[in-house]
Amino acid sequence: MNLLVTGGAGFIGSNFVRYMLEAHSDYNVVNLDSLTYAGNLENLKDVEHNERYHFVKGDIADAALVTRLLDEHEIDVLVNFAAESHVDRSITDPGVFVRTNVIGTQVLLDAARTKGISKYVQISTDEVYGSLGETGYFTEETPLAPNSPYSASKAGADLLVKAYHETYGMNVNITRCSNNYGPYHFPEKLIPLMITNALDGLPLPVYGDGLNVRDWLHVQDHARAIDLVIHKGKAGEVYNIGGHNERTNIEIVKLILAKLGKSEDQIKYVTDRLGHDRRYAIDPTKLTEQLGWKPDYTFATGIAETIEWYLANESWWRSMKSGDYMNYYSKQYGEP
Ligand code: NAD
Ligand code: TDX
Repeated sequence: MNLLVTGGAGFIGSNFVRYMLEAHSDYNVVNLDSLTYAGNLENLKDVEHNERYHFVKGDIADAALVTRLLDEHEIDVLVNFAAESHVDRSITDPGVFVRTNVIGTQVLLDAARTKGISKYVQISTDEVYGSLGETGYFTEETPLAPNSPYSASKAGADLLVKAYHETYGMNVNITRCSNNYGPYHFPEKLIPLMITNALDGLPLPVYGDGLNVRDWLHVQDHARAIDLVIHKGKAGEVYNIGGHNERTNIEIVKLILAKLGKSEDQIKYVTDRLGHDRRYAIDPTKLTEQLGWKPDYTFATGIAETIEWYLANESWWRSMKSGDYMNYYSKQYGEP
């Protein structure tokens, strides 16, 4: 099989590319990524010389480029990870989220339709469902009710994917996963930000009362689920992905501090995120029952391994936390 993975230099995409090259010894993977601040070729250093892997720097909204890649590499399946992915950045700069997440997706869909590839998989998020109260779960039937510019742009993309299935009969799937964690997670997101700030003796900025709930899944379990959807997903279907691992943010922060032997005095409650969704929780029954998926990682093992990874890969995250990142950091949190 020949795969086009977009956004493969980011956190989840890079873990997925590595996973697919290992899991399928006869698959070829083309990675199209424009290398925004979040894209980093260091994330795939270990596979760069693999003859079944090919990197192309470019924009998913470049129709001519995408069409040429589908042709040249005889692509069977396109998996779209490319996105602007950080909620806080979408609050200060929504335009680029619409451009990449909505228009970029439409360009990919059009190229895939014109070339008649076998399948298109859209990597979406549980955030398109909005926010839950204290009980209940998101199922695939939960109405879309996004609250942030980020999640609204992802919901817009999902609707386009569905429209291309209904209108043109394209073979598409949409996956909606809960919060991922694991190696190569960009240090603007909660878990890697807290690990690296704790190590540097910086304040750990907790939004609001710290009681917002996220449902965490190891990135490797996400990759396995997408592999199953590629091979077994029914045309036009949505699959939720999550491992029933709900935690409040403050629990996560305290756990990280305890594991690193650091004091809770480093915790700093800061002004809440605008429109901050209170709780996400995925019901993954469809994926487990129809496609036979279940997570391998427990959170205890996954978070311990992830903290070890950040301890062992300090040069990776130090280079990410420099330059432009520090401008972003000061605007978001004040001078460190
Ligand atoms: P990320 O920000 O780490 O990576 C995004 C990648 O896309 C980067 O490599 C970036 O360079 C690339 N990119 C951005 N704009 C592009 C463009 N116009 N053309 C080509 N490449 C472009 O994001 P992530 O956390 O790895 O998320 C990947 C996907 O998974 C996203 O679609 C996101 O919405 C979705 N998702 C993420 C999570 C999570 O917890 N991180 C959970 C569910 C779904
Ligand atoms: O400094 C912080 N302090 C804080 O309290 C940051 C960065 C976050 N938080 C809170 C906000 C959220 O309740 O932690 C929680 C997790 O925040 P993020 O890591 O920014 O993730 P979230 O907003 O939940 O979105 C993530 O999961 C779904 C990804 O970034 C999205 O791309 C994905 O779709």
